[in-house]
Amino acid sequence: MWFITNQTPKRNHKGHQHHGPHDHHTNEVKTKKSGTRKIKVVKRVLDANDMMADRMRTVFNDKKVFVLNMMSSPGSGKTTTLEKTLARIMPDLNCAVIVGDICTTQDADRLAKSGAPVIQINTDAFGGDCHLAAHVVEKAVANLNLDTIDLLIVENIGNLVCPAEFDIGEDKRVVVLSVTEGEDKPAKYPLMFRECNATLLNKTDLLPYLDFDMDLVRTSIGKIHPGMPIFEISAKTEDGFDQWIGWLVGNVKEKLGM
Ligand SMILES: Nc1nc2c(ncn2[C@@H]2O[C@H](COP(=O)(O)OP(=O)(O)O)[C@@H](O)[C@H]2O)c(=O)[nH]1
Ligand SMILES: [Mg+2]
Repeated sequence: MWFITNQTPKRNHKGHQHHGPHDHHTNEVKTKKSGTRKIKVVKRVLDANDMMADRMRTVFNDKKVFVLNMMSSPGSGKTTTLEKTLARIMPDLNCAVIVGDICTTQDADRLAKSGAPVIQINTDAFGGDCHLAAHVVEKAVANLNLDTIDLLIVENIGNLVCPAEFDIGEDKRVVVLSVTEGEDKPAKYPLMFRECNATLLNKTDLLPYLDFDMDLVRTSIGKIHPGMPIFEISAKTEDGFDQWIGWLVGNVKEKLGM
């Protein structure tokens, strides 16, 4: 397992390197005094990120690596889903994982048990960046031998907002929403659901204990992103895994011509 932290000294008081703390949250907000300027700065940050992500995408395409970006709020079950997913697909596909957290290597330790190479990124030295940006992922990728990898999975930092704004050169994006979070979350955080290619509705084993309205959440997601596949899964019991893994492996094999 590799472990990466950003060595660049903090610049802003929250440590975001390229821009003011959480400026990328405010790209729709105009303040009387400095709104226009702020928007320009945010745009430049995102343009620079997109350029780097495109460069990485070219490398991933040349090396025939499929990249999956997995996002969600903290605790919805990304790591558990990946543990179970890797156990099922590793015999057929050569996998590697990059996992982002603000602190600790706990997820990397869990995922390394799969036998896949795992790189943990900690953003604490940035002041705790709430997403993985392309330049950080590029650093992690430099520690992997892409010639030996079919599928690179990136477990993004737990956050339903910021990671959706940052392209990291991935082929597909999935969002995990656990049923314990409530059916209102897609409507409250629409960008994430608009930007993703599939939704995993996790922890369905807990449905008997909740008032979660499955029809309502499906309708809500359908309005934000019509036609996006929605997989009802339980990472605990592996219910629904055949469909989810079928979608993932199908996409990987299509890109790799397998
Ligand atoms: N009951 C139940 N618990 C789950 C499921 N998936 C994850 N968990 C639990 O939810 C907690 C957070 O899971 P984790 O995979 O670490 O979430 P992450 O923060 O998104 O990576 C852990 O205690 C898991 O055991 C599930 O499908 N059912
Ligand atoms: Mg995790």
